[in-house]
Order: sequence, then C-alpha cells, then structure tokens
Amino acid sequence: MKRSICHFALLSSLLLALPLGLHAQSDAPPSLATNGNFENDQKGVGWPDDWSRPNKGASWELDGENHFIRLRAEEPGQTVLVHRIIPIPDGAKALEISVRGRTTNVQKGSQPWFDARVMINFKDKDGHQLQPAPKPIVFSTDSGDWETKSVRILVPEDAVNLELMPCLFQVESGTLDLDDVVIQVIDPAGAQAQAPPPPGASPPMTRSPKPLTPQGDLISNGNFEALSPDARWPDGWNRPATGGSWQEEAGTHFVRLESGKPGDTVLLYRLVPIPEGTEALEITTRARVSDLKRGKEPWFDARIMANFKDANGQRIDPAPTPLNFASNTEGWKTRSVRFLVPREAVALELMPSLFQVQSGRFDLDEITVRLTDPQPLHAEAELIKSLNIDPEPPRREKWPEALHVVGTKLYTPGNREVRLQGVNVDSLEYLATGEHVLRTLQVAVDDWKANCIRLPVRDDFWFGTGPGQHDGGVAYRKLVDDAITMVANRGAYVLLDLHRFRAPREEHVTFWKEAAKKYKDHGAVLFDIFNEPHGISWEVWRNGGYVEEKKQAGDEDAFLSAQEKQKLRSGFHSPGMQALVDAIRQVGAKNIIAAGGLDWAYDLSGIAEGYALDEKGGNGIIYSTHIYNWKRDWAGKVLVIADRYPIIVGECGADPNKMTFIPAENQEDPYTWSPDMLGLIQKYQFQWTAFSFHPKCTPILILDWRYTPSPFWGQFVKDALAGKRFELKRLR
Ligand SMILES: [Ca+2]
Ligand SMILES: [Ca+2]
Repeated sequence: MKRSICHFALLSSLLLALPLGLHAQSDAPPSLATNGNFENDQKGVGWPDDWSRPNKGASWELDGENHFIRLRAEEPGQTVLVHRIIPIPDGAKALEISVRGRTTNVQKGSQPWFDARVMINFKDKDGHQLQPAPKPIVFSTDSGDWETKSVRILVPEDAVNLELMPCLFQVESGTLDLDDVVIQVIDPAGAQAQAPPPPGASPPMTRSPKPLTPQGDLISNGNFEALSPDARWPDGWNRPATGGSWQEEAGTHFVRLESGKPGDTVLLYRLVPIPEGTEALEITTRARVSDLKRGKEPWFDARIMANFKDANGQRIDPAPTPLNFASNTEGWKTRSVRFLVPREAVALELMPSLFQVQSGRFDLDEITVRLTDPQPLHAEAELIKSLNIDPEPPRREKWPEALHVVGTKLYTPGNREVRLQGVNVDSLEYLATGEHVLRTLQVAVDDWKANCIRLPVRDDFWFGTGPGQHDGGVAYRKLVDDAITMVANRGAYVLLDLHRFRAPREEHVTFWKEAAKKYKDHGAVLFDIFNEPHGISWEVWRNGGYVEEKKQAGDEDAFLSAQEKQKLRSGFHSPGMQALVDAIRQVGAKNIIAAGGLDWAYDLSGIAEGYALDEKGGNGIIYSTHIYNWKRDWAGKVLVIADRYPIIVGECGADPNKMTFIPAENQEDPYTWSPDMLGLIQKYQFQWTAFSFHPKCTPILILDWRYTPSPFWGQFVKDALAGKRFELKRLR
C-alpha cells in the first residue's frame, strides 16, 4: 500500500518526543539578545521586534529618544510576562545577562518571591527544561530610577536554548520598566562563584479553584475575537516575536503563524492554570495548515506543544501529547487531543507553533482546553502498557525449517507442503521504533493463526540514517531481529519486505547484501526484495536502467520554458530486480525470494512474457501481487502465471473509507469484494498476507489496539485463517 496511507499512524505516534531545540548559530553577535534596547519596530506594530507581546498590561514607551517596555500589574495577583527563547552559540560555557530596570510601587504578592524579576531557564535540544534553573534577576520594589542588574551563569552541557522571562510575577500592583537586555558569552571562570539557587527558591504556584466557564473551558478568547484594549492583538494571547498576525475571514477572526525562513520557530505562548481536581484535559483546535514543509526532524511541524508545570514552575515529564499537523490540511480541520494530568501539575504551558519548519503557514481558531473524563484515558494507558512487551529469547527448537519451491508450491526439506497464510504487521516502515510490534506479532500468530507475517522495513532505518535516529540503526536492527524471533519461536515464517517504491536503487542492493548475510541460515525468513515497483518497463524492472523522476512539482512550473522544465527533471539508474536477487545469492543466502510485479506490485503479466528472474541457485522465487478493491483483470495480470510460478498475494484488502488517489466509483464495496478475494486465494492455493494488522494502516484488519477485527475485511480474514472456506463467485 502507498506510504501516505500509513501517515496517520505516524502522526499519532510522534507523541514520544517534545523537542524545543533551536540550533546554535556560529557567528555570535556581541549580545545574543537582538533588539535588547527595544528601539526597533520595523513592522510598525507598536511593539519592539523579536520580543513577545504580553496580552495585557504592557506598553512600548518613548522617553526622549529612548524606547523601553513597561509592564503594569492591573489587578492583584497578576503576572505580566515577556517570553523569549534565545539560541546559545556552540561552545558557550558561561553567560552574563544584564538588564536595566526601573520599578515603581511594586507591592509584592502573597509570597516573598512574587515580585519584579527576570526568570531564566535552560532548555536542551528536546525542549526539556534543565534542572536546576539558574538564579533569577530580581529588582527592588521601588527603584525610583533605572538600575542595571546582572547575573553570571554557567551553561549546562546539554543546553541549546536560553529562555528569558522578564515579568511582574503575581504581584499586588506596580510597574516594571525594562531596557537594555544584554546577553554575552563570558569566560566560565567568572561565573563559577554563583551557584544555582537552593530548591524551593523559585516561586510556587497553586491550582486554581475552578474553570473559566461552566463548560469547563480553561482559556478565554480561544476564538480570537476579543481584542486587548492596549494592543492590536487578541486578548489573553501572548504575541509571537515574529511571524504572527491577526486575520479575519468569513466573519471570524483567527491567528496566523508564518515561517519567515527555514528553521524558524513561530510560537504563541500561554500559561493556563489547572483547576483543583482536574484529572484529564482535552485540547481542541480548528486549524488550517498550508505550504508546510517540515524541518529535518519528524516533529518539526505545525503543532500545539504543551508542558505541565509544577508549583515551582518546573516542567513535569512526560509532557502531554502535542496536537500536531504534519502536512497541509486542505482547508480548516478540527482536531483534539486528550491526556491525563499529573497530580502535581498546577499549570499547562500552551505553545501553538510552527516548530523549526522549512516553511509554512499555520492558521488557528477556536482553541479550547476542557476538562474531560479520565476513565477512558486510564483504560487506554493500561492497554498501551500491556502492549509493550519484552522480546523473547530465541527458542531455536521451535523455529520452522527453510522452505523451497517446487513447481507452484513450497515445501520443507522433508517434502511437506507449507502454504503461507497471514498478515502484514506494519509500522517499522515509517517509524524506527515501530508501534507495539512484538505484541502485535504474538496476537497475529497465536490468536489469528497466521503462519506467515509480512514485515515491512526500510533501508535507511536499518542503517540508522532515518528520521529521529541517532544510534547508527542499532536499536532498529535489534527490533527487527526481536520481531523475527517472536514469529519464529511460534513456528511461523517472516517475509522481510523492503518497503520501497518505484524501482530499486543502489542502496537497496547494499541493504540486501547485509540483511541476507544476517538471515541466510534462518529458516523462518523469506525476502520480499522490493515492495511496489511501478512506472518503469519490464526491461528496467528486471535488468535495470535509467528511471526518470520529476524533482519537484510547483505551481510556478506553468511559467517555465520547455528547457527549464527539463532541468527540473532528474532521474537515477536502477540496478533492477535481478541485481537484488544476485546480491542475496552472492552472500550465500538461499532463502526464498518474493518479487513484486509492476503497477504497484499488482501486474505479473511480464513474468509470462519472458521477464522471469533467474533465481541463481537458491531455494526459489515466488512472485508477489498486491490486490486491492480497485484492481481489475485478475485473469490477465495475476492468473496468467498461476500454473507456472508460485504466487504470493503479498498485500490485499478493502476498506469502506475510500482512497483519495483512486476514483471512488472504482473502489468496490468491501462486503462483496472481501469474500471473493479470499475465494480467489483459496481456489488457486496462493500464499497470502492480508493488509494490514494495524489499526491505522488502511485497509485495516483491526479497528483498535484490542485487535478487534474490522467487520468489512478483518473478520473475513480471521475466518479464512481459521479454516473457513470462501467461494470465488466471479473474477474482477
Ligand atoms: Ca532603549
Ligand atoms: Ca474566531
């Protein structure tokens, strides 16, 4: 199946990391804080460039020729806060932060540390706040005139960002004027003396008594309609330093975040108090993402990041699941995420952001944070816990014997016929950590009675160059190996599928040399050498050749000359399928090889026309066809070789949710198609692995992680694996 279909699963599984790392710049300016003197407002918005704008209680002031910002507590207990994240240059060991401040009539709040201060945090590359936080800069309560305060701090080894938050912190009243923020890299010797503050020195918070609205909404103005009286910005929301705008369309207002340059983070910031007794929350937003190009890590996309904060303002791990958009939404879409709240959490830090993307536009409206029922989440957490099982040690005495091809069938060395029947277990082809793979394999073999698992994998994950990998592929290769052991320990077979598309490349030859060497003496392992070839001739399919590819598609193409268009095209030399077979046999691996045909591994007609592969002295070759409910001409594309070669239906399935890339009317009803598909498989005694034993990879065999069979496909497959007979009523 096409890779994009499994994307949904990818989105849902990237909740593991919550990174907030900006990469350090090498040419450090004298001060790391640009516009630290608050003089520039190039956008003319009435607020200095590069500084986040508090939703209320802040103004940009002019005194003679000097600009500064003023924070003003308008009601008792208020926090007025400017937020900024500053990348730390490579090699910086210590920093000096100095700020000129002036306070007037600051009445401290109910704790001694509820005052005028600059809070400082270090963050690592994953956005985790490093503990302990450095000592804050604290101003006197009524300085009368400007005073310059500074602090010298050591940079922790893992720190990549400095978080700076000048604020009036839960004070009763008063004003804080700020100017000339200077952050400089200094010799660490000068910073040694200043130890971090003792635990408890940071200001504690408490849970608030109740939600803002009877519906349980914890944030005001989530629809962005109300304007702050002293800023051209929606009330209640901190304005991003750059790239944020307030828009109106079709009678509603919303906020737009736009990336200015590759690697930019554009971020709204809001601290949401968590009411007493809160056990679970749901964040919902209506959003529209366009022109999105993700950054270099999989989680560099459009997302609402969230953190729990404890009474001391420290982050609590793990963070809530971010609500993310990894691709364009094609218009407004509503999405939500639910999560349990740790007992010690008193506030939720909410950061809708374009996070280190290449480019993109993120429109946000109707954000709500609501209390939700914790029971289903507790049940879900228990379930997920039960899915994460340990690998099994190899039990070689249970492993099945290597198979070989005779005619159209497969046999053990003792000439017992084995017919491979099972399912695809997906996720290792799009996520290096997979999704509950080991438990899923157990269920597929033990409960569904599969005797063969098709296991899609990817060469870049194998070699450790895939997204999110930093261990050279060690963990991935171990997981693949653990998966194979889990299946082999149950006497079943694994069809290791290199899940790539179009035509083989040189790196796939490299992959098979290594994988074949590793599994050449493993009787349970068969090799599916290339998932879905398409868009090439049978000549190139078998023997290799030049494969032309369009480098990029763009609207602007319409304006290009024919010559310019040609330049945009590029291609590669494919070694062809035979080269993959040769590579496997050259390392001494005799394992049965499966080879997918053309048209996304549907069409096997070329095999009948002289393009069969030379199996080069191994245990044989079987041909793989992927049959979905829009494929026609089974006789001409599949049955045409059925009396001469063994066939595996490596993927098949139907889903009532129509695929977007195929006209809807060409996609047959699963309830008529599924029994006939199984009838075809049984009539011709094909080997087969149904797609997919994963609740998000369409067409789905299971509805959820309880492995509930889907009524339209999974139940038919489960019945067939249990021995039920299906009659082929008609060919398609
Ligand atoms: Ca100034
Ligand atoms: Ca709105």
